[in-house]
Amino acid sequence: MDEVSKNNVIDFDKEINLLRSRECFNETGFLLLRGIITQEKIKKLRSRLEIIFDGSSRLSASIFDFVAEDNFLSLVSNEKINRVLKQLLGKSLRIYPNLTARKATFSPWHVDDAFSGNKVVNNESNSQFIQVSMFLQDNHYKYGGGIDVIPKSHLEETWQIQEQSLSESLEIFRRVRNKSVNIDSVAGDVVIWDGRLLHRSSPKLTEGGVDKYSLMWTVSSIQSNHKEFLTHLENRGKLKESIENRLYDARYQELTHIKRSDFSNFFLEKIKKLDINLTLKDSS
Ligand SMILES: O=C(O)CCC(=O)C(=O)O
Repeated sequence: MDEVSKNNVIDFDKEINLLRSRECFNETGFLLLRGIITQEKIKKLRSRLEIIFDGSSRLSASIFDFVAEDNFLSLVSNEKINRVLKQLLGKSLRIYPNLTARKATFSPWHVDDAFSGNKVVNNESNSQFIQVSMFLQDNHYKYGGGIDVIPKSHLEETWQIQEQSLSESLEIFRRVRNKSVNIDSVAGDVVIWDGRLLHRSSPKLTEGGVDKYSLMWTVSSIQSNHKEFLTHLENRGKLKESIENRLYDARYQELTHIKRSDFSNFFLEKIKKLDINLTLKDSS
């Protein structure tokens, strides 16, 4: 497994070159953002998540938990993260109601399905939708805690493979394993990737280690096919309702009920200043 190249890393504690990062993102499909929040903030976020997930077998927090917390929302409106996103997507951005906090999620190789097979994105173009994930523990070689990616896979192939069976996932793994990169994120780092990029959770190879937590959301350019993306999210909610769901995940049902007024004024004002459009159902 390869290591992350230094061009894929933006370290806010050092000098940064966002033009070079953009080139690297367009070519490889991902970046690692370091130095986003303090150790103290990481501790606070983990403690909050421990309370939210306490005694529950859910993999994702309720979206209503997420929007009730300025601690979480302040990451979505974080200036460093959005400075990078604007460099990649343009000066006005969209965010969506699929804001989520996750515990112990370990997904096999996949592309988030809205972004495969020309459903929502034009596969010829540069990135239009970016997945953003903050990991709240170091990515450990035995316990996981971050993600692995296949650099350049966002441009090379259309991976029509969401919710695949284990054997399909293993077949993909056989095809790509020589190209896999383990992103060596540490607690508080953010990984951003083109929605079309093939990725998986860095696997947990053995029991132990700290609980894995992450906060995840989607950002797009203002011109993106946002209506189609919202329809996709809504359809996922319906699908999840209709199947016996081994990975029950309430966020897809809940996100169609979320309203602008569920978000704090602090957050709404901050994103307005940053020219970030909160794109909910019925947004224009
Ligand atoms: O956070 C992770 O481990 C990866 C999650 C993921 O790939 C996804 O939700 O699409």
